[in-house]
Formats: sequence, structure tokens, C-alpha cells
Amino acid sequence: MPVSAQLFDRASSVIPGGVNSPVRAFKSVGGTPRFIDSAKGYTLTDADGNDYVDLVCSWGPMILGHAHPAVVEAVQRAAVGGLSFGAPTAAEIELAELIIERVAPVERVRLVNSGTEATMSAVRLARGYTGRTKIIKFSGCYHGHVDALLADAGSGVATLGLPNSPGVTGAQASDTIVLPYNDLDAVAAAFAAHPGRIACVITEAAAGNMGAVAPVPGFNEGLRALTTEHGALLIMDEVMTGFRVSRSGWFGRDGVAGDLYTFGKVMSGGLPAAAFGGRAEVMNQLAPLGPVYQAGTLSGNPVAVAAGLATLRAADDAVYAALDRNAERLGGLLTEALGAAGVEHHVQFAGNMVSVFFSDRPVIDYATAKASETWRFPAFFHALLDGGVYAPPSAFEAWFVSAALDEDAFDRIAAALPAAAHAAAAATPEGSRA
Ligand code: HOZ
Repeated sequence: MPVSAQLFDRASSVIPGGVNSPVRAFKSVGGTPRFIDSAKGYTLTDADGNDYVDLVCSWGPMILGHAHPAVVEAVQRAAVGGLSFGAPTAAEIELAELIIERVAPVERVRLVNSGTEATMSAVRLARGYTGRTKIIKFSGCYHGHVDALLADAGSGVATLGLPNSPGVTGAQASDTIVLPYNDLDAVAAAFAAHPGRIACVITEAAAGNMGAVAPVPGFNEGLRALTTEHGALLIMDEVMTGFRVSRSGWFGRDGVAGDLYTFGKVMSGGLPAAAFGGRAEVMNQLAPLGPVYQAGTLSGNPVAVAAGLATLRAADDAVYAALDRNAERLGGLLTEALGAAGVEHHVQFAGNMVSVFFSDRPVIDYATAKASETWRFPAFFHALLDGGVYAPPSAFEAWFVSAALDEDAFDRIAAALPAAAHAAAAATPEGSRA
């Protein structure tokens, strides 16, 4: 029995589903999750000693590749100096300054521990600032596992086909208005139906949790105009896109300014830290300056901050050029292999986040994502895995490249793809391993 399978059995008797986050389970693709022993550059090595070209990158953060020397050195140095103080540090200021320098609409930053905390706090702040209760979110967008934001969510919620989560009360969900992504008319209609009651619109700056689905031209601009017109705040969730799709995240690509931003993943270099930020006038409503409470024992943790600082400092123009180039090259290989195997598909990009949809039309929202032939994905995924390529184990997740991918990595991807494309071609709805 492979070591991963043994570990999964053991994990399943002490951890629900054997994993500490549902997206890690192979529930929708079948089989056993690979337990990872170590990672370096673009390579993941599992507990059985198998190597994979990593196209998940810890779900986004590892833009430099794994165990980047500058990040490891910064973490080691910070750890020697103490693991947590529960008091402010100079390094926290540097990280906040770096975020503000890169994302112009952000004037103040508060560090937290996860993307979930960031979005939860941003929504609370928007409600506190506006004195309103209702919020708008979009189907297929995922903003962490915040009660009010789980409705019709993407990521693991989409992968497992859960429309909502038990445990979220009617009261928590009733103030959430869920609308189709990329549909400005629906947003305008919601504002018209609830005059003066909508605190904010929260959107992924470019959606990556139903697969990669970029905003159609004018969508983010339209959200900006409608929120301004109706006195609501616009929260740009850049947890996935932030500091990945450009040095300034999606803002660096479309220039549409949100009132509040959420960040995570890249900004903490693979350690648990995240942030929210925005206009000073809004952020200064937070305690201890203002009445909106938000806190955290480990917020601004020195080791996580060191990893984030080292990652952002290393993420120069060459890194962003490599990320874009690698995403384009991956997309080209996917198209080539699936085209040769005669599989109808669309490779989509949201910046350098990539997705393949087995669909005859572009995916623009959650409905079109769900209408794709997701049953082809398990066979495709497993053939890639067998060929040494680690893609996300879900048809509803973006694929993440790193700047560490080299010729060797692309040779391995190119070698694995034909068999995977043929497996996708041969798949049937009944034969799905899900
Ligand atoms: N936000 C991640 C990508 N959709 C998922 C991370 C997780 O839920 O573990």
C-alpha cells in the first residue's frame, strides 16, 4: 500500500475527511490525496518519493517556487529572534508600507491571519462605516468560509456541490444578496430594490474560485460606478490575485479602485498571514481609533511577516514577466494537447491564473462553469498526476504557475498532457470517478 494511502487512512481516523481543508481531498476526482513530504522550486515530493511539477503552488502563494532561499533565510532569521510577541514590530510597518506602495488605493492596512479573517473583517467594517446591513456577493466567488459569504460559493463549496452550508443561520444569510458574476444589470436591479440598505459589494477582483473567470470589460468599472452612486463600498477581494497577477495585483491590470481590499497568499510567502486595507477614512473606523472591533493574538506574526516581506522584495518585474509567460505557455500546451485529442474545451486566463473548462463556449459566470463537462476532469487530472504533474484536484479551481518553472518542467508537462487529453476524450459522465 502506498505511503500516501496509509497516511490518508491514519489521517481519516483523526481529521475529518483526512484533510485540514476540503480542497485538499480528492473527493471530486476520486483516489487518495498525495501526502507531501517536501517541496523545492517547482517540484513537490510525496511521501512515496514521487516528484510532481506543482501547478497548485499551495493554492497561489508560492510565486517564487518552493523553499526560495531568500524566503527561507528570512524565516530562519526571524524565528531565531522570537516566534510571537503580541506587541508591534518594525517589520509589520514595512509590510504595510510595501502593500500601500504597490496598491495605490490602499492607504491603511491591518494584518490578520487568513483570507477568511480579512474578508470577514472588511465586510464588518463596511457595515460599520455605512450603518447598513445588506451585502452583495457573486455566485461562484469564494471569500473564505465567512458565514455571510458562503452562499453559492466557489472553491471547495463548488467542488463538493454544496449550495449552502448548514450552520449558517437564516439571519446570517438573509442579508446576503447573491447575484450572477459579470452581470451589471443584476447589480443595478439589486440597488434599486434595496435603496439605502446595501453596505457593500464584495467581488473577487478577477474570479479564480469557479476556475479562472476574468471580469468582462467594464464589469469592475460598473461596480465602482454603482457602489459610488448608491453610497456603498466596493470590496476588492485580491486574496488570490494580489501580488500574483502583477506587482499590484488585479488593480495593476485594470486600475479600478476599490474602497477596501483583502489580501493573503502571496503577501505572506506561504506562512499564515493576510491583510485588509483601503481608504484611511474607512480603515480608521477600526478599533482602537474607531468603534468597529477587530483583533488577533497572532496578527502581524514576525515569522509570517518576514516570509511576506522576503517574497514581495524578491517579486520583481522579472518574476511577474515569468509568471505571465509560464501561464501562457501552460495554456498553449493545454490547448495543443486537448485540441489534438479532439476534446472541446476553453483554456481561460485571469491574469496568470489558468483554467481549462471542458466547454464549447467561454465561461463567464458560475452557471456556465457548472454547465461544462466537469465529468471529464477526474480522468484528465489522474492521467496528469500519473505523468508527474500536480494540478488542482477540482474542475472549479484555478491552476497556479510559479516563476520557478523551467524548460525541464515544461518538458514534463508536455510529456504528460497527451495521455491526459486522451483520458479526457475517453471519459464518460457515468465513468466519472467522483
Ligand atoms: N482559496 C483556495 C483556492 N480556491 C482554497 C484554499 C483552501 O480552501 O484550502
